[in-house]
Amino acid sequence: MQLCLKVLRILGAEGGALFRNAIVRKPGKNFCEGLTSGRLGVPSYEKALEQHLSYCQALELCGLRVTVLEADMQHPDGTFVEDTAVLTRDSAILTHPGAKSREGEVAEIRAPLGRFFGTFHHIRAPGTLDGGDVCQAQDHFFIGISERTNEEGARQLAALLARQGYASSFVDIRGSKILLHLKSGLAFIGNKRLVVNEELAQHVQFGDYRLVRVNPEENYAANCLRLNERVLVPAGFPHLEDSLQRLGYVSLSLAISEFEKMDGGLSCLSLRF
Ligand code: CIR
Repeated sequence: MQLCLKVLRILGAEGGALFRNAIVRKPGKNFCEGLTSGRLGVPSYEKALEQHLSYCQALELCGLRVTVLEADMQHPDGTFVEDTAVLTRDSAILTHPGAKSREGEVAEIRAPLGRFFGTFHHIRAPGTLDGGDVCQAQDHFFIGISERTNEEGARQLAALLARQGYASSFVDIRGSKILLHLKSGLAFIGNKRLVVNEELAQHVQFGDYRLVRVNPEENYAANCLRLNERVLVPAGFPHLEDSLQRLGYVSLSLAISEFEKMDGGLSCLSLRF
């Protein structure tokens, strides 16, 4: 298992949400036919499978029960399940992904979510929304307006969330050259803290939070994942790990290079609730 667990001290009580479950989907053999900016080369399927297995083991180590779905050969990006739904205490909100080739992934996640959620809502055309653009910070949701999520999709989500008692605010990342989704540069790690890349650190919406800034050489690491007592961090980003450990977090680094080649990160490989 390619895990490197660095235990410092137990986190304070004011952590993030408690996660009990995760849904993941194995990558298919045609995984490398998904959408990608292609900057980092073609991923190896075998290595992706290994890394995916380690990812599942890491979620279990964090105390989550993991439902593993079989690969969806109709949708090469289907392993990035996070983009298909936004989950709240009371419901599953099925998205309408901004990329045409990914629209069909949503129908495939409905039944697995139905085992856990009784109430469903939908983002509808002309609204588009990818789950990767949605960052929950306790009762507040940051919603990214991106190349994938449009204003109409963001408005629909905000309205559904408001009915459930959540506040939300929009973060426009359309000008960014490095962010595919909002969470490519932002993570909530509990204790009123956000991990942010330099670009996002300038946004006024984050003024009430304590920011852990990721330096530009480690941009990719901003997509880290607080899961109960640990923070998962992509392997190879020592400065962020060091900052987190200094703040008292327990970090767990995980190799996900093959998913990075397809523009994915740690968060997009699971739905957590
Ligand atoms: C895509 O371009 O849609 C996929 N290849 C990667 C999606 C990554 N999703 C995420 O960060 N939430």
